[in-house]
Amino acid sequence: MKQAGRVLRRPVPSSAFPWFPSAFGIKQRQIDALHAQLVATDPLIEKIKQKRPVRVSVTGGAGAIGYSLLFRIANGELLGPEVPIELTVIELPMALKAAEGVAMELEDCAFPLLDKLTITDNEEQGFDGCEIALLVGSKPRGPGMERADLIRENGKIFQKTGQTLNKFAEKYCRTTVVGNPCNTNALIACNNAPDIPARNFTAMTRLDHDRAVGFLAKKTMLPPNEINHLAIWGNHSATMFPDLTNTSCHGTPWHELIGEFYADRYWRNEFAPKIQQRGARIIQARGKSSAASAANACLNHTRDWCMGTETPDWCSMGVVSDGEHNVPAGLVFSYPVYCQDGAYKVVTTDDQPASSFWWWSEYSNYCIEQNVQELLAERDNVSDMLPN
Ligand code: NAX
Repeated sequence: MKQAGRVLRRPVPSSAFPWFPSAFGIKQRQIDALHAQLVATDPLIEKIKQKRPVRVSVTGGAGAIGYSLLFRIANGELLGPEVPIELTVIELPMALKAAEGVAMELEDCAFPLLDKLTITDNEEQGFDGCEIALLVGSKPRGPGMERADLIRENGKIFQKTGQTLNKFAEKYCRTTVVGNPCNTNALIACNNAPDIPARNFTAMTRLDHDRAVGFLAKKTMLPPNEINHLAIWGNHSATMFPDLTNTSCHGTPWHELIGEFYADRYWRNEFAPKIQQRGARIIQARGKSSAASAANACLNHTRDWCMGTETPDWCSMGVVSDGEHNVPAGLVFSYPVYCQDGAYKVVTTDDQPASSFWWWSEYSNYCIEQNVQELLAERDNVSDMLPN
């Protein structure tokens, strides 16, 4: 059925909306408006809007992050309280028993949105028809292990996962990589899945973003949702660059609240190092790495990607660079991005609202370049795992 230049794929009978008055064509206009909301060009977004079950696969579900993540997904915190979830947990054979225990607990919660729950150690089965893949499972860094060795060890996992996603997942599947080193792991998975668009692979730097927002909120004594336009650039590592250039607190440039003379020193000598070292400090204090906050960041990242960022803010995501801001194309690099209807757009100087400002200082250029160099070195280290 064609109407006003657009194709209505699923005609909705007027009787489906009996609550609209039918006088003067109002009812038909309301139905059309509702219909336009329900029909999206992206199959995943269309499913979400129509509140049909979405298949979510999570690797490493028996791990620490998985234990926080799975319950919140099943509770509707990923796609909203009306979208049913078909959840698949993929684990290593040796952790399958623990995953089954988690599954029992999930059943005991009787989540109304949890349509189906599968536990498997078979990636092919686990990613079959997958629409959202959350790749958490990976090896932790062992004693005496160099970061370069870890990259190669985990690279093999993400190489296989990329190939399996390519064969078995939906072509519109959105993949969020959490397992570290997440930027390079996302690059490897993406490169091994040539039939899935590169835009559908992202790496999670949202934990760094949320940490930075939390820090500034505490410093300015404002609620976190009053902190806007903060950005994380680069790699999810100690080099990552927390950028306050455009940040506003309750609509006021952040440096006006902190104090003009002190602001720059605070940013470079206190704020940035604290965010960069936060993960290590949590390990020191807890004896384990961040888990609940990482699961929360994974939900925030994937939810914003699928459902849109809250205006007027943006969020930070590791995405495949198209050469934006002079970052070499093809690197998975964290940028500030706007999300809408399941797609993201890297923020550029053209996107700035008229009232905002944007400048690149020597400091920010240096920090971004450091990240580029680090990611290029990581890419060289795994070049044999990048066939495409
Ligand atoms: P855990 O060691 O608690 O859990 C990892 C789980 O993954 C284990 O149950 C293991 O059996 C499973 N696993 C390993 N290889 C697998 C594979 N090939 N397929 C399926 N499952 C597999 O680690 P956890 O604390 O949950 O952290 C998971 C990953 O997140 C780590 O790589 C960690 O470094 C990373 N993180 C990433 C963050 C980020 O901001 N991007 C922050 C938190 C965290 O450090």
